[in-house]
Amino acid sequence: MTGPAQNGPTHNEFSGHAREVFQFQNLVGPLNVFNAPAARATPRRPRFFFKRAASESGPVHRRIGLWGPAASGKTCFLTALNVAAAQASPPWAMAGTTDSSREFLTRATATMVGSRSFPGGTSTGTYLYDWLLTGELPGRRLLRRTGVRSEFSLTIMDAAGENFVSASPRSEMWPYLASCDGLVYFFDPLSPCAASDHTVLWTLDRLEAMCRHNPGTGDRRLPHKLAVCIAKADKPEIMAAARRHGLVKFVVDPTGRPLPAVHPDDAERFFDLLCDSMANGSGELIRHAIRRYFRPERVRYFATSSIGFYQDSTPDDLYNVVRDGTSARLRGPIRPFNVLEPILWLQAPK
Ligand SMILES: Nc1nc2c(ncn2[C@@H]2O[C@H](COP(=O)(O)OP(=O)(O)O)[C@@H](O)[C@H]2O)c(=O)[nH]1
Ligand SMILES: [Mg+2]
Repeated sequence: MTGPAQNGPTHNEFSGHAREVFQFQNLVGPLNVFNAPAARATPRRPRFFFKRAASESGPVHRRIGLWGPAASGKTCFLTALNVAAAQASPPWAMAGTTDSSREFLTRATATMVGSRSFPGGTSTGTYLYDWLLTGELPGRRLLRRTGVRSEFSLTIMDAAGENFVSASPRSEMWPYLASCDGLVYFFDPLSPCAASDHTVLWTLDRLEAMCRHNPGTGDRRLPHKLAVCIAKADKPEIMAAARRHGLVKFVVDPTGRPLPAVHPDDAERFFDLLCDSMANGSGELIRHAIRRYFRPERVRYFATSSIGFYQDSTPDDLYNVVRDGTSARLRGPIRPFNVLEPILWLQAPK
């Protein structure tokens, strides 16, 4: 076996399957591309993406890539997704469709829920997980109260943040990202990595070159949907910034406790304000890159937390993290917010 960097996506070491190299063509489902204007560029997909029949029946399949600098919260997001699904109202069921994806779910939940710890850093490489999600989407009609039963399968890619800086042009990460229906971008405005992240344009330019399909149309934007997640929104500094800008509303949790939240309609404005507050122009660069490479109607913003607030103290003591020597641990159970929502939005056809 050779390493993931050469051979493409493998399973996360966190699942205990570091040595298991996925057969890449088995992981990519039928080519369901979101509805989009006819002129839009379609990713130029590598030949092996076509090995599975496009007519294959079963639930709709989506490919999603997590993208962001090191330590921006990608793996925690993935780890919290199962809990977020189970805590949704009504709950979603999430099941691994391969042994190693199932094992990742079990271990991930055991880490953040059972041991109240954060998952370890992701090794260099590209890791794919296959899951089936079943649940209810809100009814669309005005007076319709019941939800709409929904089921979709998902392949999600996680990769070490360093990959976006140093992946070889021949890395399998690029064709996978180019073939994705949606991307989740992790924006952690407090991280030194985000403040010096000048690789956003480089990543997007590479993707754009792979997706370029309709030369001469003048539109050089990517076909992907993009969920921009303001990561770690539970942090007191982030909530304080939202409060300063008058963007905090209170929502009542299932136990009747009011908890602060940024309303989804305000998340883009909050992102803008956070970009403005970043030193050295990094925020401006990230904002420019998003506008340059994605169609505005295919971008949505979320203030996200994989761990949520600590709920067993006073309203001014909500931080769910404690320092344990040099490492950080969770203080109480996780209550992720805006973790399932970006995925549900990305899987929707428009
Ligand atoms: N407060 C808070 N910290 C988080 C959250 N998600 C991740 N972190 C912290 O950020 C670190 C890096 O997260 P990780 O998911 O491994 O980042 P990745 O490199 O992008 O995969 C974790 O070890 C946690 O300390 C979150 O939602 N809230
Ligand atoms: Mg990681």
